[in-house]
Amino acid sequence: MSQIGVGLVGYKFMGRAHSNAYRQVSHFFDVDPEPRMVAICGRDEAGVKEAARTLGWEGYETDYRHLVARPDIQLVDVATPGDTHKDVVLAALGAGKHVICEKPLANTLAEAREMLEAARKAGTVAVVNYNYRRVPAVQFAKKLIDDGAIGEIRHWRAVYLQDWINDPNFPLVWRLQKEKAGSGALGDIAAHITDLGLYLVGPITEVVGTMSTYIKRRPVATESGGGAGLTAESGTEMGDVTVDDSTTFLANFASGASGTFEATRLAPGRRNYNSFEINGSKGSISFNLERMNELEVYFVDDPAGLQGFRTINVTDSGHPYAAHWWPAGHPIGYEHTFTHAINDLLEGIRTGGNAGPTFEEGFAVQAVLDAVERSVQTHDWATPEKP
Ligand code: SOE
Repeated sequence: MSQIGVGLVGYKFMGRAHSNAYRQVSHFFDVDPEPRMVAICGRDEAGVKEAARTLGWEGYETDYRHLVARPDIQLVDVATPGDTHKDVVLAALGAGKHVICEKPLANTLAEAREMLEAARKAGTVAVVNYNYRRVPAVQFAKKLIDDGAIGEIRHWRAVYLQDWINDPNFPLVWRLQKEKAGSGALGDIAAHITDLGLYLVGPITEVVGTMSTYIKRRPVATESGGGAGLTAESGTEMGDVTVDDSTTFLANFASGASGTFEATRLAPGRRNYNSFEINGSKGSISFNLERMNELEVYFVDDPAGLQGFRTINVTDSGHPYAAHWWPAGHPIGYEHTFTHAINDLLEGIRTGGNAGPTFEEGFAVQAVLDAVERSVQTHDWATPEKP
C-alpha cells in the first residue's frame, strides 16, 4: 500500500473535520495511496502542538512556507479563514503539491483567478471542498437528474438558514470581518447553495441580489471558542460588523431554469438548514441537510391516487457511498461528507479522474458571488465573469 504525505494548514473547526477524514478514510474506503498525517500547521505553537496530539498528526509546523517545502508532504490541505487561502495555495502549487482548499476558494474573484491560473500551470490535482456535494442524498439527486427522472428542470429554490449569530451579544469573530472572510452569509453559506445549484442545474448566466446587515456592531471577541470555531468569548469593547448578515438573490440558468437563493445566519431555530427543491417537468426533488439521510421525491407519472412526495432513506447499499458504512437505515452524519471528499480526492490523484470540485468550479462559484455583490451595488442584473 502506497502512502501520500499530507500537510494540513488550520486546526480549528475545518482542521478538526479534515483531520477526522484523514484518520477514517482508509478504514472505510480502499484508498490507495493511504494518507500519512505528516504535519498540521498553525501560527500559535502551543495551540497547533496540542492539535497535532489530539487530532493525530505526526508533527506540526508554525509557518505554512516550511510545511509546503517539506519533501515528505505531497498533498497540502488549506483549512484556514479565506484571507489566507490564496497565499497558502499559491505556495503549495508552486512547490508542486496537490491541493485541497476549503470553500469558498478565495475572498475575491481576482484571487480566485490567480489561484486557478496557478493550478492550471502546476498540473497537480487542485480541488475546493464543497463538502455538501458529498452527501449521499445529494449525489443520488444528481443521479436522478442525470437519468432524466424529473425531466426538464424549470426551478431551483435554495435556502441556507442558520442562527448562530442571531444573539447581538455574539462576538465579532473572523467570519464577521470582511478583511478576514471576504463577505458574510454570501461567501460563507450562499457559496454552498450556489455550488449545489451549479452542480445540479448548470451554469448561471445572470443574477440580481440584495444584502442586509441587521446587527451592525458586536462585542470584540476576546478569544476564539472551542473546536467548532463558532463560539467565542465576548469582550466589553464593541466593533463594526463589516459583512452581510443575509444575502438573497435571483438567478437565470443557462438551461433556461430560474433560481432563487436565500442565505442568512439570523434565522432563529434553523441551526444548519441547507435546503433545496428542484422542480422539473416530470417531478420534483427536495433536500434538507438537517435530515441529510433523506431525499424527498415526487414523480408526475405515479398512479393517480398514489401521487405525493415520498421520502427515500438514502442508506441502502446501492446509494452513493452507503455501502462503505452501515446497513440500510443506519444514518451517517456531517463528518462523513469530509471522509467522502478525501476519498474522492485520493482516488482522483491515483487515477487522474474526478477528484472533486475543480478550481474552475470554485472560480465559477466565486464569479456568481462577485456578480451578486456587483448587482447589489448597481441595483441591476449582473453577469458572472468567465475564467
Ligand atoms: C458557518 O456558517 C459554517 O461553519 C460554514 O462556514 C460551513 O461552510 C458550513 O458547512 C457550516 O456552517
